[in-house]
Amino acid sequence: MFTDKEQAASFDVDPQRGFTPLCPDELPITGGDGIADELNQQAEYAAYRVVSKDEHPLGALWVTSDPNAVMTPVKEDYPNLDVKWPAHCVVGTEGNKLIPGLPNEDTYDLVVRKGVDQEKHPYGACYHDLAGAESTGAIEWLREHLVETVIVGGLATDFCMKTTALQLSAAGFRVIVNLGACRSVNPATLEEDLAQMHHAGIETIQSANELKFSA
Ligand code: VGL
Repeated sequence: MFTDKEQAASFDVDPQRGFTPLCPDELPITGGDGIADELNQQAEYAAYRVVSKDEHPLGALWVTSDPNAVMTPVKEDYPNLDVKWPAHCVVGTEGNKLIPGLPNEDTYDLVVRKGVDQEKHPYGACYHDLAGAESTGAIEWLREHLVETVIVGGLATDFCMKTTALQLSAAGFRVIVNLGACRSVNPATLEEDLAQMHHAGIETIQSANELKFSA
């Protein structure tokens, strides 16, 4: 798949320890700590590198410590909450850190911080709210840098990565999802997730090996 490096950004979605077996009490995704090489490889095809991070606060209203309550609806009427999750990626904790093998956070061209509010649990990295009205600035930043193609990978395929890819596609970018750099919370929904992304015009590759510089 051909990409023009000068007009491409590589987007690492939430590649944080809290989504990996390194933090088993958070939201461990099988293989979540094994995506750094693919993310680093896809970044070679882009002039810019962006990372998003869940920056959750203590005491967020969506947190449950009951394993049976995970993914059940948040009862109260909060427009920016849907279902409950175990606490993860809390600012200042191990789970908030990037997975081993990625560059230092400070060396990314842009760090998008999301999920900061106790009453909001967004999935996509482009908006702070679920409705997609309150921009994080990621889309504006990419446009400002004349980016046309965004190569996306990260955690998790079925939640934050997919939502981010769909938001970028809806904003008019060409989006290439590198599945080799993604892992799912629930791998059983992969076919459905792929169909949703393909329907939106998102291209997918199995590995960064499939990327080629356009002449
Ligand atoms: C995520 C579930 C809950 C993700 C975040 O990063 O995909 N999934 N919070």
